Amino acid sequence: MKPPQKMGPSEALVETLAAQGVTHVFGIVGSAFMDALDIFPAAGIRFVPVAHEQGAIHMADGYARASGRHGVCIAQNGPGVTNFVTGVAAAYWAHSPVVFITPETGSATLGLGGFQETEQLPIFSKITKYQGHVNNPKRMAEIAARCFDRAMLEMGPAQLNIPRDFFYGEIEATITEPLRIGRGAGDAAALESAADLLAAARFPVIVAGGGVIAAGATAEAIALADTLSAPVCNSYLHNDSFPASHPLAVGPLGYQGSKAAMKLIAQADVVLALGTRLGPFGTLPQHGLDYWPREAKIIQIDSDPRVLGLVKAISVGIHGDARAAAAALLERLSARRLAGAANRAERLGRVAAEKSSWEAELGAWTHERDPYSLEVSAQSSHMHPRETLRALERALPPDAMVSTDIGNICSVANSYLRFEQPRSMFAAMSFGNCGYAFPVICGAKIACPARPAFAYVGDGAWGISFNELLTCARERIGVSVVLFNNAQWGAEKKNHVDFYSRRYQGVNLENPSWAAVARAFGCEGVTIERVADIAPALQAAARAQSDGKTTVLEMMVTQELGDPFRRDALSKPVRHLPKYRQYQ
Ligand SMILES: Cc1ncc(C[n+]2csc(CCOP(=O)(O)OP(=O)(O)O)c2C)c(N)n1
Ligand SMILES: [Mg+2]
Repeated sequence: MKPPQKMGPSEALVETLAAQGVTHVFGIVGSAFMDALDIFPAAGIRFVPVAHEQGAIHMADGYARASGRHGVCIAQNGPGVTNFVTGVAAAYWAHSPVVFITPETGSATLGLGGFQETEQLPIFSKITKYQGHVNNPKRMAEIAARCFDRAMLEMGPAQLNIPRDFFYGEIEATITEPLRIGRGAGDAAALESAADLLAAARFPVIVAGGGVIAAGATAEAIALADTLSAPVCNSYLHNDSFPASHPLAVGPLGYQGSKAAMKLIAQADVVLALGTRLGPFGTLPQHGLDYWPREAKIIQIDSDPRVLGLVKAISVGIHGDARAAAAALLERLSARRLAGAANRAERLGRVAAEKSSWEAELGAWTHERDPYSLEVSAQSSHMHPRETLRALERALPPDAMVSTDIGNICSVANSYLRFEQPRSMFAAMSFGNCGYAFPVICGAKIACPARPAFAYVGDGAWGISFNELLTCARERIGVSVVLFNNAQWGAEKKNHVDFYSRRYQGVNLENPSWAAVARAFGCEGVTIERVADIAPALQAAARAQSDGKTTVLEMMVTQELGDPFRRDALSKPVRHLPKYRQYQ
């Protein structure tokens, strides 16, 4: 270990960031951290100023998800820090290794109710993997480094909380090398049992989750699928966990997922859940199919032991790295006779048949057919959301990165998003906050400037997040926003339609021309009314990205609505008081 050196705590912090490979920090300036900010450029760190701290934490999340490296952000104590809350929760459920730095009220006045004071640790206690509090300036480098190490070790947000007076002074500090702990393949006996189950399987199916992406296990997942001739489903919102063009790729499970994936996993006798927590929302019945194979033996592999067997009953749980575990299984399978070899051709036939039947169904499914949707689209000259999504799918460049928001059309997009490489899809994950997609794609673009970057956003969610157009214009960040203008908070309106006899409240939106708004911000804005215009507009927007230009492609779509989000969680209203009786 290097001998300690004399430095200021700000220098210890910034040197630690540099040692951890940090090149970008997102945030809004604040007096609390000026002393550290001042030396960012000398350490090779670009400070990316944003419009709202929620944008900063989402950008850090997108940066981390696209690059596999830490995303970092910082904010003023008090209000700047509380603006992080939603983004931290979102990053927690996206398993994103972000480090958010939260300077706090000075230690000499803490508790007196001074300016911009709030307790900053309890707020984040349930949405972080680690909270480092610098309780003495001498410990700045040590605790800062631990935040970075823990964020990566546990794949989630770490908070670095620093009383603002602790940035100043003179300390002796050692800047340590990053600590990266390998997880390994997992328990040998569990791997043996898993290999036995897979070898005996007559209809094995793989679910490839976010862990495959995080661990860089694509090649091993392909090899396992090929060895077992097993179809591979993507776990919910991880459509980039397995290359879509592979013959065994059958598409995503979950809300608006692939019927082929659902019908095939329903037949499984053994499921290999590789790098997935099998989250409850992602395995709900869909398209009227209650597909989860309750009789099947489930092998679950995850780097977080707490999720093993948590949601679904399992036969074997393996606490390990998806890549190392997959490699260990492949080795064990090479020495075993595979029972599935007997019906291999028949299974491959079933996979191909289900895939082509789903593809044909999707091709013919140009619009929604429920009475509400037929009614609203009959009176509209706008584009159907599904035909819009299909045209976008065809026009997207092969190496595109796409973030998706929470909303009806963004969710239907799940059926139409296919990727060849990992780190391509950045959906708002289980936290499900509207306003996620746009700042996240900005962060992803900064991490991977050569890749074309698109955010799918509904017009309601756009109202929450469009302020970051300022950041795009000011910082020359070139992304493309596909904005679905249906003049409604559609996903919630669907509940009014299905459960509340169309008693609409707060769901209809009066929009400005969002294309004109984009132009007013110094970005490009294009209104699209015809499906034929989608591909050329998307391609022009993608080209503009290389000049650091952001484009808003405002898709004028009908108000029709796909299946609801939470059919599971709503029921018809029952009123007991006479006053409310008509609200049935
Ligand atoms: C921050 C936040 N507020 C509210 C919600 C509840 N919510 C879920 S979907 C949705 C509607 C989204 O509307 P829009 O973005 O216009 O997309 P559309 O459904 O119309 O396609 C709302 C309000 C949420 N998920 N997140
Ligand atoms: Mg909408």
